[in-house]
Amino acid sequence: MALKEVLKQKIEEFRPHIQHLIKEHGKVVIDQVTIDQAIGGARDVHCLVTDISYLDPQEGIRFRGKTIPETFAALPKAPGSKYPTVESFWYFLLTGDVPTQAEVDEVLAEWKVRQYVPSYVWDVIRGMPRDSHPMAMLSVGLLAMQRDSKFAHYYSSGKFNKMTAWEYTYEDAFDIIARIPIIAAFIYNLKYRSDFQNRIGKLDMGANFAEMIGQCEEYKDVARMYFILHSDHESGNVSAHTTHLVNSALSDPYYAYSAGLNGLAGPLHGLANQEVLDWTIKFKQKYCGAAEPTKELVTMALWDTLKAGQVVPGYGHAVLRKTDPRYMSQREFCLATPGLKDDPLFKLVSMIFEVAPGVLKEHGKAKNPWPNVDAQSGVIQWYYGLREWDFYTVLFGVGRSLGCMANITWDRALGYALERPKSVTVSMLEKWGDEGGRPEIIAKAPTLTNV
Ligand code: CMX
Repeated sequence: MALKEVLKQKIEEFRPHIQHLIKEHGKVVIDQVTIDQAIGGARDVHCLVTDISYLDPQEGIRFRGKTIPETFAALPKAPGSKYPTVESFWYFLLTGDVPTQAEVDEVLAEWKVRQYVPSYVWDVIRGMPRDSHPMAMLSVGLLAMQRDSKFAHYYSSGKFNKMTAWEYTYEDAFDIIARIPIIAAFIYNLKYRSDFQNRIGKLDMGANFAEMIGQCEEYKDVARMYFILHSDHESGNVSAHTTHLVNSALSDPYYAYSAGLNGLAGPLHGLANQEVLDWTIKFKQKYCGAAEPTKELVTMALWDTLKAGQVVPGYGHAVLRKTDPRYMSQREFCLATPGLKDDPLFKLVSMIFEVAPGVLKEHGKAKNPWPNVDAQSGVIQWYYGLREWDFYTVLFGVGRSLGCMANITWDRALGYALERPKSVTVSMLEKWGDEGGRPEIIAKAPTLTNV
């Protein structure tokens, strides 16, 4: 059965769960909010719903219930590769089912049809100053295609129906994930090379991307692994949450993911992969000169960064409390790749991994002293010759499109509401602080006082 039909069946089966929850358990309390959470970025407030992935602080990410190794093991592989195709992963993220090879082939064929990028997008990006950040180019390139949104056309047709709106979101979502690697490759070539060709051959997305940016055979697996690992990290992170929030206003997927990309471009989020490379290269220049890096020099550089009031990029996480399994997965790739495992930059990144958690623990601020996905990803790109590190977040953005697009397809399918939390003023907080809580809450639920 075609992907959209499978999805339709799943959605119809799943909708009663939401109706039942609202009707039977709508008023059941699942969380409470303290003053430091309200001021501190809503950490750990349980108020978002997604079934695409779940992030456990200790275990790390599960995509549709599967850990990263389980996901890689379960999905059909690209021809001659140990890694699954991104196409098979897209099917899995959307439906929760492991596709057969025939189903993957169907997705791949559809992907090819959808990957045509209108030529005005190239004009828009070419019209930007060449030193614009590649993330700005990606966001603008995507937004330029908004006129193609099937959801927006459907909405303005006057026939809009909440029950079928997801079908148009799905159409846009699939178009976006097929087109975004092509735009990313165009940007790469425009900024750093000069021979862009939009290849619509038979190759899967990862392999096609590798060819479009002039990469070697081995890089095809790097691209597959990278896009899958960066796809989704439940829905509270800035890029996923922004996409969900903007889409909740029924802004179409082009508006929504362009906004999500703008959030990903922040140094506390996706830009950290560029910052890691920047930090590491500057460390070598400033602290080592011609000498080999040592643990003592790394320790000194980490303390200098912290004493200057800066964060150590690639370390810490808002939810995770252990080494990010996405870090480990990339590390295992490095260790299993002859050449890469002996690469000086990989050895230095490994040395930072040995030293930084101890320094961060001693510093005593970061709740999680362990590395996140961004601490390891740049070194792989660097090894394969992709040394323009301001491009690394674009790669993250290509991968993240899979999760964000799967999420908003389901958001519309399940009719999730316009997101609109309530704000308060500082003087209200001061008053409630003195009184031991907000009076209405204390009155309604005495068990929630003094939390
Ligand atoms: N280096 C130095 N200080 C750090 C730190 C780090 N790597 N991680 C956290 N801290 C500090 C915070 O800045 C905060 O300090 P203040 O109290 O002065 O504000 C304190 O420790 C407590 O922060 P936390 O609760 O542990 O972490 P948050 O949830 O506030 O922030 C994150 C999470 C990722 C933004 C933070 O760990 C960080 O800035 N890391 C470095 C940037 C990075 O790698 N970002 C990528 C994350 C993954 C991704 O989204 O791609």
